[in-house]
Amino acid sequence: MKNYELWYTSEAPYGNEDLVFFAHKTDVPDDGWEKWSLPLGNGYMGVNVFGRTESERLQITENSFCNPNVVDERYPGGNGGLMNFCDLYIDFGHTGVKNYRRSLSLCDAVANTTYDFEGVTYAREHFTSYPDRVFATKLSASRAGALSFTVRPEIPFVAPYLLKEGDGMGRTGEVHTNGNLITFGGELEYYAIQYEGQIAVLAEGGQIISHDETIEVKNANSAVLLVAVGTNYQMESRVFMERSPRKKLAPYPHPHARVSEILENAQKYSYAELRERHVKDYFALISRAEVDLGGVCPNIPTNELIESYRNGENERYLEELYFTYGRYLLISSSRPGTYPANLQGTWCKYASSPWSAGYWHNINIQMNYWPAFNTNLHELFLPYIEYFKAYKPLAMENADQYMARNFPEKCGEKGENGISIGTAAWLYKITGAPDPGRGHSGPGTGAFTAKLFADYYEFSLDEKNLADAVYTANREMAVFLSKTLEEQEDGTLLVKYSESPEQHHNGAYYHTKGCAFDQQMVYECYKDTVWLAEKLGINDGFIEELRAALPRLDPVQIGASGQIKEYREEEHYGDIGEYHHRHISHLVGLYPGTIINGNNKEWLRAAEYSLNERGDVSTGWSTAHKLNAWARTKNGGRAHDLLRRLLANCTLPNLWDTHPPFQIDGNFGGTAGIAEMLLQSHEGYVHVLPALPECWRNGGFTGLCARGGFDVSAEWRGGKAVRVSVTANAGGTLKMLVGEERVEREMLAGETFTRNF
Ligand code: FUC
Repeated sequence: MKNYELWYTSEAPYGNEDLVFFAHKTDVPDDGWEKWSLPLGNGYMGVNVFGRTESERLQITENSFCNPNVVDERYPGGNGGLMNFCDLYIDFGHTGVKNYRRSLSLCDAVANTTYDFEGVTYAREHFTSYPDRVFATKLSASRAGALSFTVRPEIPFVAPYLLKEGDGMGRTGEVHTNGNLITFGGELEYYAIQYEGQIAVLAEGGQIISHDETIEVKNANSAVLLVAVGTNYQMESRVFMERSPRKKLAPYPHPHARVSEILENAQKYSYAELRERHVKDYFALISRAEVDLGGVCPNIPTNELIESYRNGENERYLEELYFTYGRYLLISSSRPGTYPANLQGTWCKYASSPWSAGYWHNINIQMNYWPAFNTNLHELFLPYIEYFKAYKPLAMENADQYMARNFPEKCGEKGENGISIGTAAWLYKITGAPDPGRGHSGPGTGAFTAKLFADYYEFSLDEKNLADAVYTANREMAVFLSKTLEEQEDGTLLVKYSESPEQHHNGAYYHTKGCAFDQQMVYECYKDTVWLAEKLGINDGFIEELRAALPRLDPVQIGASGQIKEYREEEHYGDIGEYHHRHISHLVGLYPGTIINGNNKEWLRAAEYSLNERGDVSTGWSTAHKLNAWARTKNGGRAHDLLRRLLANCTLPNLWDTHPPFQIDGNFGGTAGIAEMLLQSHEGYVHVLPALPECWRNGGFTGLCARGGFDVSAEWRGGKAVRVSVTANAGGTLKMLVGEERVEREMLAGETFTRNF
C-alpha cells in the first residue's frame, strides 16, 4: 500500500469553538472540529483529534447518545439528535512549539502529533481499536522525566434542559477519580440514557496525582491513556416499539459493568500489543482494495494538497487518497456489532447535530453503504442489517397504519401490509411513508433502502442473511408498495401518493401520482424480490403477482426535450420542479438502480440529457450521486468532472465532505463512484474499465468487487487494460468485457483467472 496519510503543520485552530447548536442552514461551522480535526473510530466510538499543544482536545462521540429530533423555530430543520459524549482535554501548557507535525495514517489508522518544546521532542499517538473496543493514546518525550500533563475530561452540555425550560432534554454528568482511573457519566434525560466513560492513566516513571476531577502526571518518561465508553442502549425491537421515551431503555443494565470490563480486558495487553491487534484488524480490511492512478505522494500538507488540486496539480494522488479515506471512514464508523454509520459517520461535537445525525432514507443512508459493496467491505453493512431487524416490527406497524388511513379497502390484517420506511430514522425510532400531501419523499424511499439489501447479497453472496434479511426486506417492501399502486385506465400501475424527494414547485413540495422516483424504485424492488425468490426456490401467488405487475409499472418515460421525465405530467425538462435541484431522484434507475442501462440506449441518452440539464453545480452528496450516474453512462470524462468538483469544491481540509455542513455521505458516494468508474457489473457481465477518463492514462486496481462474488484486479496502460485478474469467490460463469473483447469462463469456487490483453 502507498503511504496514504493526512498531515498538517499546525494544530486544529479555534473558530466558533463554542458552537452548540449547529444552525445548519446558516453555514457557521466550528472551524477546528469540522474542518481541521482528524477522525478516528472503531464503530463503538468516534474520536476527533485536534493535535493541540497547550491543551489537546480529544472529542469523543458514542452513536447511541441521542436526544429526540425536535423542531424549534430558532433552528430550522429541527434540533436534537446525537450529542457530544465527552471532551477529553490533556493540558500540557506548551506554547510556541517548533517542528510541529500532526497526521493520520490510512495505512494503519493511527494519528500522530509531534513537536519540539524547550529542547524536548514530544510525541503523541492515538488509535481506536475495534478488537479491544478502546481508544488508546501513547504520550512520550525525548528526554527522560520530561513528560508532565493533566488529563481533564469535560462533560459538555450538562444542564437541566437543552432548548427551553422543561423540555425534558436535560443532561446530568459528573467526573470522579480513583487512583489512576477517571470515571465520568450521568444521564441524558429524554430516553433515560445512562452513560459512562472510564479513562485509565498509566505512566512509566514519574508520579500520578489524582485530583477531584483530573489526574496529573508529573515527570514521566512516557504514558498511556486508555478510554472505554458505553450507554445502556441496546439495538432491539422493544426500543422501537416502546412508545414511552423514558421506558425505552428501562430493562437494560447501567453500562458501568461493561465499560469496566472493556477497560480491564484492554489493560491485559501492553500498549504495543494493543496497537498490533488494532493494526492487524484494520489492515485486513483497508488492504483488500486499492486504486493506483499513478499518483505520487507529494511532500505537502493535506490542506495545501487540496489547494494544489484546484490548480491542476497532484490530482492523481489526492484522488487515490480520497478513495482510501472513504473506505477508512466506513471502517471507522460501521463494524459488525456496532451501529450503522449516520449522516456524520460517527462524529458529533454538538449538543444538537446537523439533521440530528440521523439515518436519512431519501439518499443519505443509501449513499453511506454504496462503497461497502464495490470496494470489498461487505461486512460493514451488517450493522444496518441488525438495525433493520430491530426496527422491522415498527416498520410493519407503520405500514399497517398507513394502509388503514389511506387505503382502507386494501388494508390487510395487522402484519399483512408489509413494511414502510420513511425518510427520517434514528436508533430510537423510525418514520413511515408520509400521508398524502404531507411529506416530501414518496414511498419509494423504502425500496431505495431495500435496494441496499439486494446489492449486499449480489456482491457478497452471503447466504446466511439471504432469507431473513435480504429477501424479507425486499419482499415485505414489495407487499407494502403493491398496495400503494392504483390501476389506471390504460392498465398502468402508479404509486397513488407520490413525491420526488424534496423537489419543489412554486415554493412548495410537489405531490403527484407515479413520479419517476417511486415508479423506478417499485420496479427495482419487484425485480429484486422476484430474483431473490427464485434463488430461494420460492414461487407463490405474490411472486406471480409481482412478475405480472412489472411490465405495467412504466418506470421510465422520455419527454419532449429528450429527458427522463421526473413527472408524468411534465412535457419538457424543468416544466415542474427546480431546474437544478440537488436530488436526481428520477435517475435512481440509472444508479444505484439498474433498469436504465446500456441495453436501452434511448433511456441512457435521455438520462445523459437530464444529467446535463440538472447541471454539475451542487452540494457534496449530490455531486457524488451524479459522479456515479455519469459512471453508469460510461462517460469517464463527465464522471471525472464530478469527481473533480467533489474534491475541489466540496472537501474540507480534513477531507471530510461538505454539503455544507459536513456530511459523510459525499465521502462514501465519492469512493463508490471512483470504483464505479473502474468496474461495473449491472448489465449481466463484469465490465472492466467502463468509464476511464482520459486523465487516468496508466494505473491499476486490486480487490474491487463485481456482482456474483467476483473480486477483480486490473492494470491499464494508455487507457487500455493490459492485465485482468478475477477471483471467483463462489465459482460460476464469469462473463467479462475488457475493451472490445468478451471473455466467458466457467470458474471453480476460489479459482483465480488472470489474462493479459
Ligand atoms: C436530504 C437532502 C438534504 C440533506 C439532508 C440531510 O434531505 O435533501 O440536502 O442532505 O438529506
